Amino acid sequence: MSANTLKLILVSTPVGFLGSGKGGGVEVTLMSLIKGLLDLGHEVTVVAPEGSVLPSGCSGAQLREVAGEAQPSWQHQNASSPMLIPPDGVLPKLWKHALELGKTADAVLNFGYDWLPIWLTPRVTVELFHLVSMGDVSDVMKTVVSELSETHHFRLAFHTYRQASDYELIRDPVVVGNGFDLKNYDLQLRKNGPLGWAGRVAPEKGLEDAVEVAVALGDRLLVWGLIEDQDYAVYVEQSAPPGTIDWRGFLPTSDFQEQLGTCRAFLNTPKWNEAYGNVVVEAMACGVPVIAYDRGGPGELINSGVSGWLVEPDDVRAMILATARAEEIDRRICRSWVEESASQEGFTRRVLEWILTGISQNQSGRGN
Ligand code: HBI
Repeated sequence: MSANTLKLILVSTPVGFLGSGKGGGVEVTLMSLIKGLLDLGHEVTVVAPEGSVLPSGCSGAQLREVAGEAQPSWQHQNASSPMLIPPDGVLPKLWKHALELGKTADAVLNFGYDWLPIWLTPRVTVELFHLVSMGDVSDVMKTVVSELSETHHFRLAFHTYRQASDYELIRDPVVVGNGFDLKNYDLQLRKNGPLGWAGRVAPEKGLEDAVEVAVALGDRLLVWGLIEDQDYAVYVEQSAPPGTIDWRGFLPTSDFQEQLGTCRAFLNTPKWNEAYGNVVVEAMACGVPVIAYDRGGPGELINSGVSGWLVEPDDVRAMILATARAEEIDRRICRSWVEESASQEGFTRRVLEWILTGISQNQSGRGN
């Protein structure tokens, strides 16, 4: 490690190549951090599944593509599912590369939500750090995170305190939030647009509740996102009068934010403990007040009555009443919160603080 530049290895999620969208929020987080680190002059190498591409703003990073079978997503398994390694699995191959590259780097940062890299951490000299990207969805993950907290607590970081509270940690969690390149989001101030909703179209995201709100208020609902569960999408479409839902698909950020910014309110209806809530922050970055269930990450990002409204989880009636009050929110306050708390620069600074603390802990021999 030279005076103030670090050589860092960033390891992506094994569920799909970067750019496939399969990594969901992890892709946004990883791209934002790569750019933030490069802007500060650090040396970045990304280890990711074959087929991965880095956006133009990240061309200063080295990319190491690794071939292998994608890792099954924890989202499609249940809490008691075993840790699976498919034949020719990309996960062990990613970590064979990462440990080799890590020998001549200052640290290795893991963005995947998997058992292997966390289990390896106390057993290798390379310094591995993990940004845990989901709430507690798996027993084997919950256990291995708790075990690492006991011996190397500072190697773990989380997006929100709500998310971290799913895990048994020996001391307060390191919480780094998330970060967005705000040059990509334009503040829009009009107040009489439609309602909006965005996310993977799947049951754990609760789209049907947002549709119920739109029907009750006689509003159109613009819906952006990958239709992950076709049957669920058909069920939701049929639950409302034709024309209520305006399906917009999964768009590039520039188109998504331009349409998103026209909404008078954005509805967030998670049925599970979202670790952070990227789409909530993207809406606020465009000046759109968010009406959200007070559940998981989004409940920590919104100051109810000031930058949006929080309602009792699954209480559709309360969401209808709050959505009718969206105009009371000053859209500029939504934007200024994002600038203060979720910018790419701020996120990068918090991640560097975490890594440098972890490295210094290791040098002083104190794992915790
Ligand atoms: N499942 N096994 C596994 N590994 C991941 O890295 C992973 C996942 N499911 C979802 C996911 N990552 C990301 O989409 C979320 O962490 C955001």
